[in-house]
Amino acid sequence: MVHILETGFESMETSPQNPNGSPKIRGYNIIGGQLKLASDGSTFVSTNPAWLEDELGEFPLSTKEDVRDALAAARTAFPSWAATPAPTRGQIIGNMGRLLMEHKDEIVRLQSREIGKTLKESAGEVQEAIDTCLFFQSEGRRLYGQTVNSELPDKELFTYRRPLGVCGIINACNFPSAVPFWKMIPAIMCGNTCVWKSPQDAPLLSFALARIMHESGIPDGVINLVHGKGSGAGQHLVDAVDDGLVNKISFTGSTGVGKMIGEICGRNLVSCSLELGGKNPLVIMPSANLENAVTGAYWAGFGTAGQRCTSLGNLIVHESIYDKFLEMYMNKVRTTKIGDSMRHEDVLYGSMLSEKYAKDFLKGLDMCDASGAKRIHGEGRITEASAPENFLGSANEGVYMWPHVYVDVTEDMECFHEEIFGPVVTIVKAKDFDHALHLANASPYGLSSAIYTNDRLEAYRFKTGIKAGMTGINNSTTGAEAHLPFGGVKGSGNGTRESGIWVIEAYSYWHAVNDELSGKLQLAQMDVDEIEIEEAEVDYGSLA
Ligand code: UN1
Repeated sequence: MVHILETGFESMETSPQNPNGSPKIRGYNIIGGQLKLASDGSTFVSTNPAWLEDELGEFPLSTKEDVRDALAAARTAFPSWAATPAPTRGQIIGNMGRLLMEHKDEIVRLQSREIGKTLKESAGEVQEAIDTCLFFQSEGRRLYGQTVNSELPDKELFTYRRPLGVCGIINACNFPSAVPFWKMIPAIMCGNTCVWKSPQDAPLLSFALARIMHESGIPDGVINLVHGKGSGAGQHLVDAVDDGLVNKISFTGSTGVGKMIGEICGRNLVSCSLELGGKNPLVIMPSANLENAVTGAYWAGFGTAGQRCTSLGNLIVHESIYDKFLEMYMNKVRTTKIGDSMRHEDVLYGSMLSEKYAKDFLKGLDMCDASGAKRIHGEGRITEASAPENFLGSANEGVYMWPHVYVDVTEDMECFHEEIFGPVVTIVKAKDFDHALHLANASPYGLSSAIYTNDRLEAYRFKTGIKAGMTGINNSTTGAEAHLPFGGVKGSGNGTRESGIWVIEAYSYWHAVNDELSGKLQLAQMDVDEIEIEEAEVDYGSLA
């Protein structure tokens, strides 16, 4: 058995057979600090979606037994980690943040290579992971409970935050460094231990991040990593809830899978955090600064190739500025620079996250077409024969998509209601503010939302009338900061939040303690001194 820290990535290299000379890594699960292959030896390969010949590595396709071993390691590590003073846990988290800063450039490049996100966006995301570490480093020195006054003399009341136990962590590959840190950093700060199922399209990045976590001084078994695909390891982790092996599931992904996890957790009374899909609306009103509105709606729709859960879905434009806005918007969309940011500068977006995301996205376009919406820009997958004017590079090397715009979208269409993960915006015309607000609330989701207006009352009415977890005023739908509560309502989640102090509720429970010092049994409610009202003979009427 080899400990994760006894070996560098260099020694795991199999052959530098990739077109860019990058090594192909032999990746492992990390269970109780040890490097492990799948119990049945099976593996899968991680590929660069921007350059499909570039294979990043081979990873274990974890079996049920592997997942159970990881859960056992997390269970074994739990008591002593929970008993470690919270400020010490915070210090280790601070070390993670400093190590991430030190290796930021390499991590950023690795992330861009594995999921095709631009270097600029990967740098922003890794910064979000660093910010999370720095925030929770000092939270380890707080993790406050309360002292509460008793209704009885010589008795003290206290509240404490207690850890839940073993947490199963499942994240998507679109934010493969920030989101697992959003989950695991507060989880371990509260004293929990974790089994992390890496996203199937970002196993190497996850492996590197888990290594950094171990270098920071975290004890073996506190963070365990298992790789896997589709309904394999992730499903085994969720199924273990039925066997009482998991105390918390934290999941970011589709609404369908989230509901399934919620059902399993619900029947076992196990807490779950669910961050699910969104069909995020952005409203543009006549008083808006149109330049800013165009920039915000463009970034929200096409940044990250539209693959954020906060990406723009329905762009709702007031009819009086519709034509002008659309002209300005399309001028921008038509000049979009697309390509592999590791080889071309200043691209807005790169490849899709993987072939699987590309396939699902094309199905989403079919749904828009079948809905009767009018496609005014975009031709699906970028190929040698069909590429937008500012596509850089060779189309067949990776999985790239055109930016797409649909107009004449109405509330009765399926594409108005369904999330489509990728570079597409569906534009809806609104008659007035009330209609715009109605449209913004009409999808089954409630994650992010935004309005461009310079009318303060309109902004206020939007803020109070929208049903969403997050709202931007004169801003895009994306770009939440690491210390504000992140999450949604309706089909976007179960009300739990990530980030900031609010996430602590998701990874701890309140423990109320009373300490009876009087030397006798005092009964709450019953032995409490009753103070009588002393009524004086005052005629209050005469004072009026
Ligand atoms: C996600 O897409 O799952 O607010 C997370 C944002 C990012 C996080 C997105 N900070 O867009």
